[in-house]
Amino acid sequence: MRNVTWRAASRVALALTGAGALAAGMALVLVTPASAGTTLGASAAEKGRYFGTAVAAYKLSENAYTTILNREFTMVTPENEMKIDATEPQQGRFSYANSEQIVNHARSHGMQVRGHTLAWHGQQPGWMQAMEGTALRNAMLNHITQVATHFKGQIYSWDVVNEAFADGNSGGRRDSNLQRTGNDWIEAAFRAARAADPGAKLCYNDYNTDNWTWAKTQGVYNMVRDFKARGVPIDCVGFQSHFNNDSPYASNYRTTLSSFAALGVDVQITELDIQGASANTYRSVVEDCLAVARCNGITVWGIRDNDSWRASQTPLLFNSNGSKKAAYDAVLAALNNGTPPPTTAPPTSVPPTTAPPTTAPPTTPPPGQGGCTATVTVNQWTGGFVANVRVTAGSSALNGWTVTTTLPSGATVTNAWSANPSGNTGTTNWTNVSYNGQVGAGQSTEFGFQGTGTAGSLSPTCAAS
Ligand code: 9MR
Repeated sequence: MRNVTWRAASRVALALTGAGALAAGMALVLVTPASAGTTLGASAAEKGRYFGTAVAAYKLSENAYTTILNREFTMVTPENEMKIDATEPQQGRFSYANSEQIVNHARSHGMQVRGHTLAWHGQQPGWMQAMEGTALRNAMLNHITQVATHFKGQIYSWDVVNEAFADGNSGGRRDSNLQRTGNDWIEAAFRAARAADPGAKLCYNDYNTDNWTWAKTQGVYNMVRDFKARGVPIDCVGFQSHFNNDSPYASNYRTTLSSFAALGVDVQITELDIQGASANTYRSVVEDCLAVARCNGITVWGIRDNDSWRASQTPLLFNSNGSKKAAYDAVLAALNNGTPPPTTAPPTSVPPTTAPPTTAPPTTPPPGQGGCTATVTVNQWTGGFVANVRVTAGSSALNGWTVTTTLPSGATVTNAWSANPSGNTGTTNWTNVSYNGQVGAGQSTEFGFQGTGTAGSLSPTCAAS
């Protein structure tokens, strides 16, 4: 019914072309969506979103390919050219010819670029595959710094870390040489990427995280929630959305997107393809993205079926001969019928020309004035314990904090994370580390420590500093 109304309205809008029609057309815009676009990119843009595709550098010389690319898409992801084996084939020797070809093509045609990917267990060059431990951690951080710096200012969002979670029911991390460098490898990667290119959105990207009920989805969700609580610089989550018989689209996909968005990150559909290219399923995916304000856009993993890594499943929007499939029409219609972008119609009145107020803006209370509280959860076993401490800001933001705990005699701290201790026995002052001192009013951050002996209640107290 809604669609019928909109189509009727756009016919009215078309009839109102010519002199004198502008005012009436503007009035219509207020109650109906903008006029229907005729390409994926234009229609997505009308809804405040991008529509992208994976691109292979070697196909940019093919006219049939670039004709569709340039006409339809507003975002590109290099399909393989920014992966670690491509950009650092020998340690310390960087290679950017193919990735730059894609970036330059995109930018010269007004498209943006998703960078894919800075840290991944897959497609590592041989030298990296052979590495472990501190040497690998440092090589990973150097790789991120070098590549993100090289493309600084040219990347809309980076898949900083790709596919770090295990399939199946564990909900935990995938074993890999990167994971074996320490569980904090992902946050270390994000910090390095932020330092190198502060303007790019930093995403965690994975597959089989589309279904809200799957353990892997929940594992990633918990990581992102933890990252947000601790101030790890993450901006977005990429949902690859490779839908097939083993990993089908589920109607709770919208719940997945909105639940992650509610954590305070953007969500992006990063590698969409659907076995058999059901028009209905493609339509649902688009509708789900448009229903979530923080869904920035959709990228399909290739243009024509013969461009797909799963060509035999014919999962894309264009036939191999370049013609549009039914799924294309469904996607375009869903984009055109979707809810308008969060920013509504342009203002109809002239903006006020009065001088800006001369009074000072209201001052927020100085940081720390509202104090803080600390609570602790102890997991005790015979001879040892792990304590997790939650620091919560009071009515004003914290610039730093100190938590004091008291251990009974005989107990000793052996290991700590996300805070610096003054000692390892008795009364201990824990101060924030560089990335978790700033906590918004009413917000929380966490640190923890491990020890031998019996922890007791620890009696934590918190002071703003
Ligand atoms: O589409 C990519 C294909 O050309 C490569 O051979 C393959 C090798 O790993 O990677 C494909 O892209 C993957 C992407 O980088 C990460 N998510 C899964 C994609 C499909 O495997």
